Amino acid sequence: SPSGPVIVSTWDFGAAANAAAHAKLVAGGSILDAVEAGARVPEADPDNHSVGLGGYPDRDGHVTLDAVIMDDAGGVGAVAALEDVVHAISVARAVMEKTPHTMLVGEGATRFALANGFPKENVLTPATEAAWREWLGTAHYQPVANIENRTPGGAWNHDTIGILGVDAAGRLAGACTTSGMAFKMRGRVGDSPQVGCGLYVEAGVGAATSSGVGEEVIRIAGSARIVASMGAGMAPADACREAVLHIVKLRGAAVRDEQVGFLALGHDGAVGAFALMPGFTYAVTDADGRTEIRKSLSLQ
Ligand code: SD4
Repeated sequence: SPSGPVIVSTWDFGAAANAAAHAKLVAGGSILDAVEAGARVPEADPDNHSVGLGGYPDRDGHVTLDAVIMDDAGGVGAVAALEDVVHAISVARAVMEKTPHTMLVGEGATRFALANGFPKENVLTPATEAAWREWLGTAHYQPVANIENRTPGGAWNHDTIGILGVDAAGRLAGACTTSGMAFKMRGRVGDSPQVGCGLYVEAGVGAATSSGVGEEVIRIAGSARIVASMGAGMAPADACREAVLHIVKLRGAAVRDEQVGFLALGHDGAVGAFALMPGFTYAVTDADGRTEIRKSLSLQ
């Protein structure tokens, strides 16, 4: 076990999420409570265009959210293609705790959320609606990941949050929440809500999460692969690198312009990451609540 809790999350905006997660632990919450509290921060932020409120819609103009939460004792809950509810991660937790299932999708997920008291909200904002209308002007209706992962302005659209935590007793939990790839096909589900792809947690070993072009992560069950590598003795960064190399081996030139970033946390508090392209960052918060933004190593 680490000497105190360690919280890590994808991208530099993860700093605010980690702070909320750390505060939850200090207030006596569990590591599961902590990662949920962290994931709710970007979900509520209208300026983060890949998560929750203010996430970019699909190509038909609907914001559809994907999320998963997982503890290290077999607890799993997920939602995919959830609409009209902001806090997908908390709906995922309700799936875990209040149903016999592990994942609800689409209309069933929304109905379940509303029946459990989650407020119905318009998740599309004026800014994301305008971006979608602009995108429609030149829309290429081809499901090619490496043109979808740039926003109309040309910036990378990778703000999914994956957040992993280990407490002082070595208990692990993780959460991952996203609005998915901007202007995706209606009904498309990415890696984020799928156990073993966007998130995996295993007691006594560690946890892993991903961000980037979900299709590439799904092909290799990326997070499960990384945790299995860690279980076999690899350090977190080496396990993330091995997964990236495996994507490249499978996909070659097809992933030349794509980003995939993996982040992993050992049960002992060791942290590592690796990405296909430069630019992947992550936030690491130590037992004292100090947060550092680190740059991931990458293949290119
Ligand atoms: C997805 N992996 O839906 C997500 C997208 C992402 O930052 O990471 N965006 O494929």
